[in-house]
Amino acid sequence: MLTLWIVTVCAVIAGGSAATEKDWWETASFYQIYPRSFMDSNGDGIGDLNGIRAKLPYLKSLGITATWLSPIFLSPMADFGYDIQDFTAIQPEYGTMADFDALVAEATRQGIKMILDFVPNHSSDQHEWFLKSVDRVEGYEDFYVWHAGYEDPNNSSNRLPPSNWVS
Ligand SMILES: *[C@@H]1O[C@H](CO)[C@@H](O)[C@H](O)[C@H]1NC(C)=O
Ligand SMILES: *[C@@H]1O[C@H](CO)[C@@H](O)[C@H](O)[C@H]1NC(C)=O
Ligand SMILES: [Ca+2]
Repeated sequence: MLTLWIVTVCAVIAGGSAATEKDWWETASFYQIYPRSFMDSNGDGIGDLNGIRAKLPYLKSLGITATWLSPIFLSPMADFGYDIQDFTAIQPEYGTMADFDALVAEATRQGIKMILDFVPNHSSDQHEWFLKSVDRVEGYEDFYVWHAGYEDPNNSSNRLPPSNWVS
């Protein structure tokens, strides 16, 4: 036990001395933006990319050097954007790809880095891959983890979900 502890401490010290320069994200001041409620630019009551762009000078004045956007990708919004239908498209109520390009260009000009919340561990049930996988289209069968479900002990014609996940 003691030997293991010493080895661990040595590894940490060695790792620390190897890293001389810090990466930008180790010293950046981050501001997480939840796009839906941050700033609405067109009066439809939903925050959007142009709204975020309009607030960049304000963020800069606070000393913010990086932002992290909660998901802005195309989504049926069953889980407020964490259920992604297309990882390469912008949710229309947030704007267009051109709005996104303009946002990144302006942030870059102001010296603010931008990080997108990428959620690769699951997708919307409307994602093309999910639709193909659930239909067992060749090549997509194992894109998701499938389970036939458990037999309901109280009703043999019913199947119960294989896990207690709620979304
Ligand atoms: C998947 O990612 C989301 C978003 O980061 C996270 O909240 C959730 O706990 C993750 N789920 C699993 C099963 O790993
Ligand atoms: C089966 O029925 C029993 C008795 O009503 C109940 O306690 C149990 O939760 C039921 N099981 C399931 C999986 O619904
Ligand atoms: Ca709006």
